This record gives sequence, structure tokens and C-alpha cells, in this order.
Amino acid sequence: MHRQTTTLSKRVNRVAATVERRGVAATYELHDRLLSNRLSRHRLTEVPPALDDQQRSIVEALDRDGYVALPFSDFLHDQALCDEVQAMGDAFIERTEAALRTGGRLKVRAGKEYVARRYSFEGATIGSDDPWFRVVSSRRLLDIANAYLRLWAKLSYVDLWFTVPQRPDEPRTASQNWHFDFDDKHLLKAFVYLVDVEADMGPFEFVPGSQPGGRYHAVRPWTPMGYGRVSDEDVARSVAPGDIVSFTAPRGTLLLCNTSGLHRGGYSTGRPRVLATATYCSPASLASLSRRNFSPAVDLDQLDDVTRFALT
Ligand SMILES: O=C(O)CCC(=O)C(=O)O
Repeated sequence: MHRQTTTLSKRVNRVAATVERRGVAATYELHDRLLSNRLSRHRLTEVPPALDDQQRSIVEALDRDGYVALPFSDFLHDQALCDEVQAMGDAFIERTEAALRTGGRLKVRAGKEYVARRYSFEGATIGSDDPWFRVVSSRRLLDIANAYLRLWAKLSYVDLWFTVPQRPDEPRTASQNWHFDFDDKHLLKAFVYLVDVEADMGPFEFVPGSQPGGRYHAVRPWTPMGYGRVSDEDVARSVAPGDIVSFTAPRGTLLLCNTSGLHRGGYSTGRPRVLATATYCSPASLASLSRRNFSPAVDLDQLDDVTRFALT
């Protein structure tokens, strides 16, 4: 009797999960086609971003390949702010290493315990005293995100990551495996390496052209709530080895990438990989598939419309 009950409740849970998944996917589609994103696209056409040559060529590269990589300081044209981000990174490294040595508490997410985070999803309030927040909420980056995503985007995630190295005999897990992010197809992530990243430190890897509309998108087309994991065999069968980019790169490298395409990273068996990261998504994603990891500690009335929209 007990076994039957357990089996029945498992089946009920499975069915409930499927119904919930379908409901969330339908809500996303509704917001993407008719509700939030339509309005957001309209706003972009009403007020198109004024891009300089460098921003325009970044958007072209993102359209073509789904990623772009360049020195952070060449992009920001503000060495003092780059230095502040790096100093914040150095302090985070020091604190995280001390916590690892002494058994102190690390901010981690279930299933991805190998990444210690500056904020994680613990209700952080982030404001302009955080230099990385200043960068990712700046019009310089927001205008790129909006021009690339063809809508006024939302800034949904701001963080620093310290990837704790693991033993080489431990298998890859979670986002160390090839996958696409399930939470939006209108997605742009920013990463700035805060240490030199070598081949054994879990560099970020990406299949250029696997973003929606790209030449490799058919390897695993994006669907809302779709199963994102793609086996090594499927990637090897569909993608020429020379077409995968592995971002071994010096500290101070900025990477922008549409991670609804195929990517993986963070399998470090050498030294810790440390980076700053942020996510821009569409309003439809925040309405159905994702949630913001911070509350902005800024005076919203002082912001221009584009920035206020991104932060609320
Ligand atoms: O840690 C990595 O390089 C992978 C990151 C990732 O999968 C993501 O940000 O979606």
C-alpha cells in the first residue's frame, strides 16, 4: 500500500511538473510575442540607441557570432573605473580564500557549490558604491544590450564568481557541461576576467553561431524551459572542433555572449577562475523564467528612462 502511494505521488508530481513547465513556457511566449517584449521593442524603435563605431562593431559581431571578446579597458575608456572593478575583485579573492582556509560561509547555489559568489540570490541591495554595478548599468553597456536584443533590456543579475578548483578525476557537473540557458532567448551576458585564465582553469567556452538565428542554432534549438544540456557526443557530431572557442585570456578581458547558445565553463583543475558577471534579459524572461538577484540602491528618479527601465 505504501509503495503504491509513493508511486502514485511520484506520478502526480511528474505530471504537475510537466503542467507547470508548459504553463511557464506559455507565459513566456505570451510575454515575448504580445505583452512585455512587444512594448519593449516599441520603446527601442521610438528611441534608438546612439552607438559609436566601437559599439556598432560589437553589436555586428554579436549578431554574427553570438559573442565578442576585447580588453575591458579598451571598451570602457575609463581606466580608473577598470581599476576599481579589479580592486573589488582582488578584495573578493582575498575574502573567499580566507573563508576557504577557515571553513567560513561561502555564498553558493545548490548544484553549483564549486562557484563562490559575491552576492548570489540572497536579496542583495546593490548601488553605485559597487563599481561593477556602475559598469553594467552604464549606458555604454546598456545601449549595446538594447541594440543587440532589439528591445529595452532588463539587467537581471550582477555578481562576482570565484570558481573553486576540483580534482581532475571529478566529472564535469552543472554548467561545466555543454548547455544553453533556459531562461531567455534574448540574452546577453557580460564577463570580465579578474585573473589570467589558463586552459586548466575552466575557461568559458562557446560555439559561435549557436545563438538563435546563428548557423549552429539547429544543434539544439532554444525553447523556453527546454532541457538545456547537450552531450559532448552531440556537440562533437555537429560542430567542427575548430569552431569552438575557448576563452583562455588575460585578466581584464571583457566577454559578451548570448548564452542561449551552446556554452560551458568553470571546470577548473588548476587555479581558481575569478570573474565579474552580469546578465541582460528581456522583460518576458523576468515575467516568467527568471528573477533578479538584486534590488537597486539608486534614486530611480535621477535616472534616464533606459536605465530606469533596465533596473526596475
Ligand atoms: O562558468 C562558466 O563559464 C559557465 C557559465 C554559464 O554557464 C552561464 O553563465 O550561463
